[in-house]
Amino acid sequence: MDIIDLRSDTVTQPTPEMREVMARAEVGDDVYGEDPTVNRLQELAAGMTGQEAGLFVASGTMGNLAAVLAHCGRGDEVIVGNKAHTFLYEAGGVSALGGVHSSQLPNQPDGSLRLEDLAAAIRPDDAHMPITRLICLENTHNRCGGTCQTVEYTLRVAAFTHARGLAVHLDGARLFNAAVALGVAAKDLAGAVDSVTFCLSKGLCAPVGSLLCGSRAFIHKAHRVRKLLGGGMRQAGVLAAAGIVALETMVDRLADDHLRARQLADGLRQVAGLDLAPGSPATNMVFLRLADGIPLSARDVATRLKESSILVGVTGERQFRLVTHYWVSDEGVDRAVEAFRSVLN
Ligand code: TLP
Repeated sequence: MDIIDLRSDTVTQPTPEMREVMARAEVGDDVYGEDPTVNRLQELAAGMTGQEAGLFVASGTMGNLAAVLAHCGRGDEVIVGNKAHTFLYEAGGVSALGGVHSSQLPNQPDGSLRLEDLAAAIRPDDAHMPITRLICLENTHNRCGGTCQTVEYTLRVAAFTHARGLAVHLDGARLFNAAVALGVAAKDLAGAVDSVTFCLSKGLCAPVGSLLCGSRAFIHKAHRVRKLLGGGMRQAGVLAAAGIVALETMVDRLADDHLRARQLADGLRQVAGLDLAPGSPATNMVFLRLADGIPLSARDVATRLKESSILVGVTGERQFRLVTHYWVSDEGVDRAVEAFRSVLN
């Protein structure tokens, strides 16, 4: 039986068109800036995010890390949400490799940070304290339910931050999911921040890579940081070619994933023993938990679902995350709902 892999959209495989363009890609040495396909991808990404320049990096984690290291020096402080991917799931890279201190503010249930909290967290000019340099936002917000941060919110935080002489980095790993769900252009969500990372290798289906975009001066700096991190790639046009297909053909169809996430949520809501997170799904992620009284752990349920070739993400003792993507069809959604029903009833 075909496996329905709902653990993440990172599991997406490249499409046949991607494999074809990868085989034919024109390449050069990208460390010298001579790979025409990488250069084309970087320009495309910059244009789509409303930034001046782009840098192809190996992963979202590398893009975020390079951004923080380009914005901050050792001992400087970055403000992050306490549910931010940069804080929870990036191996503490900003501290381990950059000596950057992080301050965590509570993410509100919709993934936002409150301006009052930001105002209170920004350090005064005091020799006892680290210097606050940067605020990180995330859109869509993964741990807060795949929620979208609006254009108005982003502009408000950017204006607030810039007025205090600080920079804003946006972890937009799923920026295009947010743009499609909100019905706005990605550049409206990312044009006002100082840097943005987005991923090609999630819902957009490319096999590898993310883009870090910002001003020309910022990307010049980030280019050096990427080298420092060992991320200078050579004939990376083979990968970038898939990324171009991702940006040119895979963005609008993210709406299908959002629709399937809603169908999945509607189906699972009818299964006794499951409670859906309020408001779920906002985009392509469905968050749910086992109802009180179910004598199984999420891990037990996931193991039994696997016997029916359904893979789900376990995000807590009794919680799951299910992510829809290009390789999950309507039939896959129905099979997942039925599998939950048969495990729990
Ligand atoms: N997220 C992965 C896991 O690491 C949790 C997933 O399955 O969702 N920012 C955000 C908001 C992300 O969700 C992720 C990946 C990243 C950055 C990192 O991207 P990669 O995996 O390319 O380093």
